Amino acid sequence: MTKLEQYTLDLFNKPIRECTDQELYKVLLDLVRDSSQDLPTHEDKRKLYYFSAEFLIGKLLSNNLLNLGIYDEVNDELIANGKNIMDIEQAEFEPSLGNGGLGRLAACFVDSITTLGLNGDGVGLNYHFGLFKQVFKENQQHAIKDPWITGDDWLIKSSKTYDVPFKDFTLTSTLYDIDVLGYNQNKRNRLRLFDLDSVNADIIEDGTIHFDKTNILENLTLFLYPDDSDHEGELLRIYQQYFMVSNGAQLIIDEAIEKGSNLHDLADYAVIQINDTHPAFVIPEMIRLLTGRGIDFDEAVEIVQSMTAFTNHTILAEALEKWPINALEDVIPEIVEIIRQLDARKKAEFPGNTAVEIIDVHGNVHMANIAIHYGFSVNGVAALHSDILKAETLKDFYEIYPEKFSNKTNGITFRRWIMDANKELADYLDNLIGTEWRNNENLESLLDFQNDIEVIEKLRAIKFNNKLRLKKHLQDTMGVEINEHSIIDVQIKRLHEYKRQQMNAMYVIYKYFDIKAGNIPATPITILFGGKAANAYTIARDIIHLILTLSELIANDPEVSPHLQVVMVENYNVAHAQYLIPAADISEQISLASKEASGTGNMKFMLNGALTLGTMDGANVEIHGLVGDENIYTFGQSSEYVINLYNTGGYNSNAFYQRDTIKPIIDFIVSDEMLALGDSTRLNRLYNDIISKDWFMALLDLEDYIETKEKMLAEYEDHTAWTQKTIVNIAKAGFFSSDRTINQYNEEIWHLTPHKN
Ligand code: F55
Repeated sequence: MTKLEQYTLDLFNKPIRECTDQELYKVLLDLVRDSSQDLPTHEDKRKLYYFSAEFLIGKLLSNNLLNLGIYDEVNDELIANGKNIMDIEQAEFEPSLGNGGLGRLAACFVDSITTLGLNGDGVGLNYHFGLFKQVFKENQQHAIKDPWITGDDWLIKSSKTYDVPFKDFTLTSTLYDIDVLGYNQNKRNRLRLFDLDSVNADIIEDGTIHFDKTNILENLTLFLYPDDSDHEGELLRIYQQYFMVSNGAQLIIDEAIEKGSNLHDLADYAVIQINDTHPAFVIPEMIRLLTGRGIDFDEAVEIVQSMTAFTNHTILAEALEKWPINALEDVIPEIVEIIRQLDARKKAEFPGNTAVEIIDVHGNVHMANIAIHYGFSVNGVAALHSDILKAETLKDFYEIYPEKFSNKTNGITFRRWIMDANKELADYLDNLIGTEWRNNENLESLLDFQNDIEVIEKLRAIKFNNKLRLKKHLQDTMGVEINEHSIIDVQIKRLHEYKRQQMNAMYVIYKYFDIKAGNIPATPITILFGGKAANAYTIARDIIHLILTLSELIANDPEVSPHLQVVMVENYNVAHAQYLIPAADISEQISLASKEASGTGNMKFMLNGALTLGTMDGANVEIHGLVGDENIYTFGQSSEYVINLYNTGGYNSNAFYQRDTIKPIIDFIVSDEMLALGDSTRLNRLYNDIISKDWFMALLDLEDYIETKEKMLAEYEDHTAWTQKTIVNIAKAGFFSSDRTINQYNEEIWHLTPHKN
């Protein structure tokens, strides 16, 4: 009897073929969990702790089967019994433990850390509802809860608990682990997700989200980053952050002592990577814990300094966290005391240099500044981003500590983003160039086939099959029908003005006019959007409304709808991405230059044979460098130009609006046709914002964007030339493997010894 048969019998007392998909999901969950637990964890002295408020891991069943090396075997057995793993996986809920790129990066990183045989755990929080679930009603986004913890998930309750002291009470944590498996790797790591037993997930009866943000005991880990636009929300977030880092720091000390540390040598046992500022309280907390264990303050500072490294993910001022010191006093006064001392030292060292102050004149605590002064490493996430940090955003720090700064260009795990998401392409690559590409070698040898007609045809066939797969997926999940023969143009990412989904919507209006004027596209175009807007981010929600209203308007127009379709995917998440990316022809990476730190979707699309339509921003710059001008479509003003425009205040959106090429497009947002379908308040607000402010300069690049997209669509018609470009993109994507990124982190920052099987 096979293992799968045995598990099925044990659990449901019947053969595989008589089980429902739901039942088989449970069987496979048990089987994979047991197989994972059979793998040992690392025992080396030195260990990485990747602290992150987010780990957007996606569904784990297929991924873990792949990493265990039993995917094909299990899949064959299921097929032989009339079952399909894709259907079974529908029963799995996706943990929504992240907002976007930052959280997904952390998930790719723990995969690579494990695959490379490094001893490293992720440390975070177990949010019961994670990020909200997005539903569309009347062309608007609504946020409802997303209860992903069902009992049939990957969480394993551990026996570890810690006390976390807040001002008015002490909370005792519960630790849940999720095993992290590596590809062909026989040691596992873990995600260590802290939680509170007292959290009450039942207080929300209806779907909508409103809860008492002051009831910490019941609410601490309910949601990921609850709206912090009001004071109560802000406090809750401080509670969350401190809870996360205090638990994590206690875990580190625990594990180090177990391995023989006397704490004076703690930095030999542990290195902490702080993922953005959210875990930066770990620095004062570790100092508190060490001084509490008899180490004097100066030495504690030194120890912590030599074991903490910080990654910055943004130059947007509003995302560089700062907390009012009064709010901190209400929650963690002991930590405030330490922060004051840390601040005083630096004020004495750099008198008058207000740009590097931890506590500013308004009494705000700058979290990044703690991490930069009191860590040994600062890195940006793409070459351009790291350069801008040094030259602009963190200039004053760079002058003080040039040796701390480095770049670590982001990456993506090939396990999820091609082996799992695009099995047909992965298998074909195996046939063509051998399997070494799976270990980041040799993908470039695909270039040898650039002129091979058979290869070109096969790659086109794979893309078509992925379009069919997407079509079925959208039918099943949204009841929407797309045209598998159309060119698929995709923009999927969080909604933000700087990412400029509004500019893509303006293109839609342009194309709508053009088709109305009788210019029928050679190939029908499907423009897909996906992404959530923070519920308090009004303009971002207005942009969603614009897209959904346009989508409806076009769908209702028989003149236009055969040639142009606009779909916004509801509740965009990792699972949707795994269908969308392999089907895409055009990858929209159209942020205002200088604003997107890196982007990682751009890398996923490239690897799956889509061509980038992008600005010279973030990692697009590096994609451009790798594939060359002929294999990417870039447009728009440069980051230098944009930075200068901001510095001089020289941008005037209204001057652009007045152009004959632009005005009709923008005016259409508030046309009678649109107002008949849409909400007047939202559309007018957006219209007024664009013509009078347009802070992220969509109108600056609009003409160039339209022209470049038109050129792209025209060139798509030469299918051979197009596919040859996609070959270059796939072949050059090896650089963006997160295994490469993690190797760099390890060699330059963490210094762990890789374990070989
Ligand atoms: C979440 C919470 C706060 Cl308070 C601030 C930011 C975020 C967040 O989700 N940031 C984020 O996703 N940043 C992105 O990180 C990616 C990984 O480095 C980058 O590729 C991307 O450019 C950046 O915007």
